[in-house]
Amino acid sequence: MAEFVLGTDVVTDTPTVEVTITPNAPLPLGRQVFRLVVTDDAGNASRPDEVIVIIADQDAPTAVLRGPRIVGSGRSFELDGSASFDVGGGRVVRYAWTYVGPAVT
Ligand SMILES: [Ca+2]
Repeated sequence: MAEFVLGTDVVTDTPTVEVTITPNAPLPLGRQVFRLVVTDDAGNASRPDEVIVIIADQDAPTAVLRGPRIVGSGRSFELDGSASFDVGGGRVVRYAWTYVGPAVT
């Protein structure tokens, strides 16, 4: 486990490392580059190799719909989805509203 700081080396004597991410300090969304330089027991350092990891928002947002409890017949009214929210670094950008029909109960 290691918390990576941009531009700062993390040195291990193990061939793998966990990039530890905390929810309050996520990596930015998009293509993020990581670099490895290995050193042998004689002190010779390799040329760097790099990998690109795509950090993506893979968490669905939550819809929160509010409306008036009672509306007079023939009156217009407003539905409010502004309390909807997203996690995973994204934001809500589209609202699809549907009139489903009479409530069953
Ligand atoms: Ca999301």
